[in-house]
Order: sequence, then structure tokens, then C-alpha cells
Amino acid sequence: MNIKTTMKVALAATTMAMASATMANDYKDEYRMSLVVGTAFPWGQGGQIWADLVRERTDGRINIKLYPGVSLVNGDQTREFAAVRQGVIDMAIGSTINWSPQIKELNIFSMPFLATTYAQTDALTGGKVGKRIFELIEQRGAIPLAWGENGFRQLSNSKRIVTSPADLKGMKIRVVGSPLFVDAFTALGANPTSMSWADAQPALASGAVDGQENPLSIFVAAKMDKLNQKYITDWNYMNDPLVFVVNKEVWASWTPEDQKIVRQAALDAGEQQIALARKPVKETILEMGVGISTLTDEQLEVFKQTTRPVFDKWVDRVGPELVEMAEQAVATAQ
Ligand code: X2X
Repeated sequence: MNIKTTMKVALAATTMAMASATMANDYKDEYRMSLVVGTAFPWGQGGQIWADLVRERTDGRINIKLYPGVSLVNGDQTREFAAVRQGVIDMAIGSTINWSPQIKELNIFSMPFLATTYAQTDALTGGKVGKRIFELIEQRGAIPLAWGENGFRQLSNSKRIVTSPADLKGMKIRVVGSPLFVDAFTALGANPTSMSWADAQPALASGAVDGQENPLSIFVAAKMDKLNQKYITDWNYMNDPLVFVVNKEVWASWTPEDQKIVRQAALDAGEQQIALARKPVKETILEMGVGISTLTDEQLEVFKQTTRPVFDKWVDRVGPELVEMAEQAVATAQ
């Protein structure tokens, strides 16, 4: 080796050492994970599991702190995805409903009575639809890693047993931030108001609204019996999947080894989180003194027919191709 080559090699080695030092410096002391609800809920538990697995498996190189209540966007869950994209939030486990204002295709999961069993839900997230949705999330600026689940949304109210659209007539129902829900509950004859989860609880407590729709695991953990909710309609109207994501720049700042760890931890946490979300809680709800009406096939059919025009209206917004893909997936699942 002549002196020139030796110097070149030395220089290259120095540059490489500097690059890896910069990379190490790029790691933040703490990564901020946004969630709508905390660890009393399966959703929040999923966040805790993900954070713990990542800390363990990276020997503390990646430290994640949970920010429940979507506190990084002042409780406005419909702005969460935009904040992930902008880097205000480093990572999140977010609901497809809450991110649908930015990614309209996510409304596929909210199409009334499209997927009414767990097998059908899994056929959507685990198949072509899930793959397509992940591509779209990545195109819109975040790295999707795994699926979780909020759960089948069931209706509850303070007034009466609801087994037909007629029972819902004029009832004030709090709905989430996708206009699809306003359309659906309007078609059913109710009087829906869209508001955040933070605002929903006081509105239910004061009687400003009569009812709401959320998975039963949320009903139990939020103690909705104390929010005047006495009657539940078990109708599996739609299941709200959750998505584990990381901001693009944050993702790029990690070594490939750490990216692999974070991805695998998300998949493992997602699996555990879904199992927690699917744990039966009907007994607990009955013990709370709340009635549950499980609809018969005939009763379900009436709700399905009544919301059909809304389904049809949203096919164009969600994308006919995606809807067809979803209908095929659901038809082959049980
Ligand atoms: O706001 C809701 O109802 C909740 C907690 O289920 C979501 O974030 C979609």
C-alpha cells in the first residue's frame, strides 16, 4: 500500500466512524407514541406491549413514551395522522376511522355491515385489502408496521332497547369523525353528532347526547354505565382496525437492525393486542346492569337494508376497486 492509498483508507474509515456516530446521535432520548386511550383499554395495552418489547430488544436504544388521550394533538383524534406525518408524533397506534379524513380509503372498514365476523375482519386486514391500505398509508407519509384492533362497534343508549331503526328515531347519537357515520345514523333516523372521544364522555354524562357506538371493551373500560348508558345493541355494524405506524424520518434514522426489531415488536404486540380486544366482556356488562340485545338475522337485515344507500353512496369515495376487493375477501371468509 502506498502512502496515498493508506491515507484514503484511513479517511474512509474516519468518515464511516463519523457517519455511525451521527447515526447514534440521531436517536432521540424518547420517542412519542400517540394513542386515543390508555392502558386500561386493550388499545393502550397494545401500546405498552409494543414499547416494552422495543426497549428490551434494542437494549434501551429506542425508548418509547405513551401519550394517551391523543394529547399531542390536544385530543383531536382526527388530526393524529397529519401529526405523525409532520413529525409532531413519532409513532402511533391509530384507528382507521380517525385517520380516514386524511386517507379516505380507510373508510372501507366503516362500510355498514360489510364485515360482521372476526374471520371476515381478518380476511380484510390480512389479505389484499390490508396490503393495499398499507401501501396507501406509506404513500401518504408514514410507515405502517402491523394491524391491531379496536373492535366491533356496538350501539348504546340511555333511552330504550334498540332492535329496529324505528327505535332510534330522533335519538341523539355521538359518532366518530368520519362523515360516513353521520350518513349512516341519519339514514337510520337518528340525530347524529360528530365529536371527539374526549368530548363524548361529558356529553353522555350530561345527557347532551343519548347514545354512542364503540367496541364493548371500550364500553367496559370507560365505565359507560356511569355515563347513563343502559341499553346495548349488539349488531357488529363494523370493526375498527388499528394500525401501528412510525413517522418516515424517524424510521429512516434507525439502523436496519433496529427497524427490524421495531417491526417485529409491532407484529408481536399487534397479535397480543387483538387477542386482548377480542376477550369476551358481555358477562361483565350484564353485571354492570346494562342490557344487551343481540339482533336476530331478520332484525339485522332491516338495519342492513336501511343503510344500503349509504353504502352505495360511499363506494365511489372509497374506490369501487377497493370495495370489490373487500367484498370478495369477505365472501370467501366465514
Ligand atoms: O372515539 C372513539 O369512539 C374511539 C375511542 O373508539 C376511537 O378513537 C375511534
